[in-house]
Amino acid sequence: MFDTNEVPHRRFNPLTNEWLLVSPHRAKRPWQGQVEDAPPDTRPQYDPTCYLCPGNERIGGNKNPDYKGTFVFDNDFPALLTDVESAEDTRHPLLKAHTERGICRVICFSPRHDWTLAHMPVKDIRRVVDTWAQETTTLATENPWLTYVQVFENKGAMMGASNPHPHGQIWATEHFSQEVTKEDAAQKAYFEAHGVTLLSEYLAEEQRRQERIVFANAHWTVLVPFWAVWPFEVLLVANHPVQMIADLDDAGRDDLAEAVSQITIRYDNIFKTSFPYSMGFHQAPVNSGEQPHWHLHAHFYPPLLRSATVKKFMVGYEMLGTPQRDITAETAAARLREQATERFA
Ligand code: H2U
Ligand code: ZN
Repeated sequence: MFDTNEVPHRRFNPLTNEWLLVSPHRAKRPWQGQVEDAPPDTRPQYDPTCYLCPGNERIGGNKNPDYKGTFVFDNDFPALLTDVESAEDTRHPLLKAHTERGICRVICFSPRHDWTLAHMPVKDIRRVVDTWAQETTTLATENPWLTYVQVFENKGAMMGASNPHPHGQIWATEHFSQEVTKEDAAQKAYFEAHGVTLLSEYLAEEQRRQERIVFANAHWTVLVPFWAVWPFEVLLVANHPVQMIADLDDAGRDDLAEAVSQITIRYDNIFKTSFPYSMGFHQAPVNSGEQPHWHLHAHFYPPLLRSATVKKFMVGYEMLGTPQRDITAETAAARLREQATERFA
């Protein structure tokens, strides 16, 4: 045993089988870089120039309907295409390539241009949860060649989001992504060895310790994982092993909506800003048979570290060596736990 609040150490991420470096003693060092004020968020409820607002024309020429809840459309600039014939380049083992097929969609969370998930009433977020579930099921059923449906959101200009209108994306693919490949292998190995999911065992231990739990309700727990890399990274874990968002019953979906609301509100409250992040769900693969080792969860990866504008850079040692963090997961969890449950202003 050693003092994890003082001594530099490595932590292990059992979901990906990767290590990270924790340098808790550095959290006390003075910051001499620039600190800017967050730009004021003064968006109108409806923006006639926004390509996601109801009734507006998108860049490709299609017109959005006058939607009232969520609205889903095929990405006009998809990263993946459906009509690609399967082929591989095997001329040299060091120059491997394989074609990839997929479907990209955009989900508008709300017609309100000035909102984010943190502003939305829980009952409206519940409609987003239903849309995530429905889209996953429909895409998988209509396209038996898909093996994975990745639901995600890039929020904020800092994360490269192209538009502040509340929206997320879906990329459904013929093959597993890198992260899914790692998590699939780790969860499968754990389930085969122990007969329970990796995340149910992990969650039980976090429930005993409490120190990294931010929020919990009957069906979901929001926690800063022991192996978090980003300063305020969190994991949303279903309290019971469920594989797909669509497998959640009414109460499980309501509780997921509340968990999403709670974490996004607390994020905004930390630096009194619209907190940027990338988030996404890891559900079980589709069209791939029984997947009892998969345990539904969501990751939130926010870059902010010290203020509304000072972000953590994943550079230098992180790129050449191992990801590293200064404030510990436990400190970050305490910060998030103490935030108000209503959004500031
Ligand atoms: P991001 O903000 O996370 O980049 O998502 C916006 C997506 O919306 C992006 O992938 C698409 C972009 O291709 N898009 C359209 O499909 N139609 C448009 O008119 C503009 C942007
Ligand atoms: Zn808009």
